[in-house]
Amino acid sequence: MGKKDAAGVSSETQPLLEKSSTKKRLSFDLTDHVAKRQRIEERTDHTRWRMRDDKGRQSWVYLENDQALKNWPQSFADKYFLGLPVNAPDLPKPTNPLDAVRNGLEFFEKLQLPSGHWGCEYGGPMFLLPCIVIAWYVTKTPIPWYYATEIKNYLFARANHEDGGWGLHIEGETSVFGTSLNYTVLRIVGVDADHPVMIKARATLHKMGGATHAPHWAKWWLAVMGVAQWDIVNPTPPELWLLPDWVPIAPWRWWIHIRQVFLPMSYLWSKRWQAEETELIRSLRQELFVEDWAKINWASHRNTINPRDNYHPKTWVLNTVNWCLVNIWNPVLRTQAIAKKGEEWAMKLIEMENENTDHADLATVSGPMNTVCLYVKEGPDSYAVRRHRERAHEFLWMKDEGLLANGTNGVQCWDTAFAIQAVMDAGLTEDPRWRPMLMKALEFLDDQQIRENVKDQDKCYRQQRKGGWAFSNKDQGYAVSDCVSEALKSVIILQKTPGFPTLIDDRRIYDAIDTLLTYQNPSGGCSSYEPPRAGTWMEVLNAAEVFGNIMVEYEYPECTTAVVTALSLFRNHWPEYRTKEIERFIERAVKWIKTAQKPHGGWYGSWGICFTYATMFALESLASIGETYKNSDYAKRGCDFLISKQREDGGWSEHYRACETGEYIEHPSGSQVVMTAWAVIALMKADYPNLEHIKKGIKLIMDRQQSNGEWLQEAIEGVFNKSCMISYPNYKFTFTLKALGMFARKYPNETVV
Ligand code: LAN
Repeated sequence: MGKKDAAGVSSETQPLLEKSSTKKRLSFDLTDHVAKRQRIEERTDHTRWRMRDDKGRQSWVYLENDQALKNWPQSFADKYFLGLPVNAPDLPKPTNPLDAVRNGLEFFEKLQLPSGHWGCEYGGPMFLLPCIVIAWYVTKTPIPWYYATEIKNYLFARANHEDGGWGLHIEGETSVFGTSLNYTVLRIVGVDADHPVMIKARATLHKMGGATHAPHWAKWWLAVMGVAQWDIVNPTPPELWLLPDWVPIAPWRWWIHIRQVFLPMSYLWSKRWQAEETELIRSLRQELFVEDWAKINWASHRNTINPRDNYHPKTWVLNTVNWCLVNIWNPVLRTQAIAKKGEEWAMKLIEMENENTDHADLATVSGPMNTVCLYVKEGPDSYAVRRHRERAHEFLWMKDEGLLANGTNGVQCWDTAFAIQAVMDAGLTEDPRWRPMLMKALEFLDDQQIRENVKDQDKCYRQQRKGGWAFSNKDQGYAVSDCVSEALKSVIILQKTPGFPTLIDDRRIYDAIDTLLTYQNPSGGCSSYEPPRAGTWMEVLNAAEVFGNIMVEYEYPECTTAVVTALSLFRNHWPEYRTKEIERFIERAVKWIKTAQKPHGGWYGSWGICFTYATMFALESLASIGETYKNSDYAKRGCDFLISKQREDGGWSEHYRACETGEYIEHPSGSQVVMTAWAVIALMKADYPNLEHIKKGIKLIMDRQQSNGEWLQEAIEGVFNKSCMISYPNYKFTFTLKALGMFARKYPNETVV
């Protein structure tokens, strides 16, 4: 498959340096691809995998060549990610929390990547790998055998033990979404239909009604493949993009993720484009459906959906709109000229997104969809398609179980900011032992600060971003309110610590503040990428079925708190800059936090599970204006809520179902270190007076620490759109360290062991 360079590194993972010179190298015989079976093995040699960190761009490389293997030894971090023995030495058993922090840092330091950030897996959702692999298949992109092999291994490892299917996310119950798409992926990477894993998965899929019962996004992908017919897909007309800006439902007002997904969806839906028919496609038509494929009444299944996939049933408003689009707009009113104009403007927006992100694109759904659009528009060998193919590698992650897709092209800036703060909370930033690590982290954040707004910002409906930081890296370049805040706090903390240089000057700090100040909503709260551009009533048009709260931005305690604490820290050092605005911002933001408190005293978390996560942020916000347990009813109720959930062993343990249901639910597997850390941080922020509760939590965190300083992975930590969980593996380091460090500083004379 992939051609190799002298170092034995496959061409698929080589950077495309020039637009034209690589054309030849990356082209391949299309007929060959369709005719040949994908090569697949039982497993790859895990000692041959390497993580390439190219200034914060991560990609996994498989070294087939023995010479290359010698030239590029496997690092500690590579081995750790791959689950290979790392032989980290046993450390002296800590007798107090600060020693536990030191041991933890000893281990965590070794995971820092050359550019200064901490990489990690960012998996969890089970619909992301299919987006990449199906896009590869329909664009005839060769899949290296070692990818195919490890994708198979990952999906085999993640199949539900009982029914053999796949869910919306790794801990979720089997759904048609997960099963129909991951089954398709396995077939694409070369697994036979009569393999026992496939037989079991297929039986489960059929029991759930087959692919006609899939949600909208799965139907869309299957239609693109030509495995389903377009009539089964609810309409996504690109002409919606032509609506004037003042129209209340115009797509520019939608949440960035849904509008970036709708964009390529609308383009291909309008073209009713389908991949070239292959033997595999013909076979999948027989495998994925219960009915005889030739006789399926596709249009009648537009709204068919298995109840397991129907987390957010379509409203009657949306069903009516869809009916009108299908029966009146499309057949009668939609002229070719309108369709063409819609497609052209959608493509223009896709091109702008490509330019703004160097073809990395916002995330793992829109990126692969855009790849297919560009393949259709520009052709298989165009620069845009080749660059997309190359950047897809940055969304993949290799681990002991196999190869998976990350939710974004990494968690670089986010985790780096928390790592720095953990050291700061322990009061160790001046300790020369950690200076090289912190210096590298600071240099990384310096390099990753976004220096300019995007070109034609208003035309492509983007938000101001200059001076901000993205969640992953500057290539992706989407500033997020809390990512900007956490990174800014870390930079300020380090730059104000004796011995650290000022890499980011005042002007650049002001740029970050100017951008942060744009994030406040009239309510006082802050959202993620942009202030909301429409009301939550837009949720009536939520067509995705599998997610909630997806149509517009909401205010989040997490984001709001991060901005509040960043602004507070900033004004301590720069009291003169935009003083009044900052003061007012903080006042209004904290007021909003109070309104978001639930009657039971906790706050609902949108990005971490769930009440434990958001309550930590909310109590931090309150503490930042001096409201704590003893003087604030809000803080007191927040603490009482957390205390009421503490378990016998001193830990906390919230189940992801809490995000779906809005009720606190315990995780059956018992206390979790990450949640315990969130809860004790919250209690410490709020000055909770009964230290025994906090000490019990701290003790649990210390007891779970391994003799080499690490903590082991437990249940999933993160969430998005209420229903989909996502892993934050570095939280088991950053938040545990933060909790222990805070305790050590706040209660220096207390003992826990
Ligand atoms: C993320 C990851 C980071 C997360 C935080 C910074 C933690 C949060 O505080 C704000 C929102 C943000 C930036 C966020 C938004 C939604 C993302 C991008 C994700 C959860 C990672 C994956 C997810 C994305 C939507 C996945 C693709 C799926 C779709 C429904 C389009």
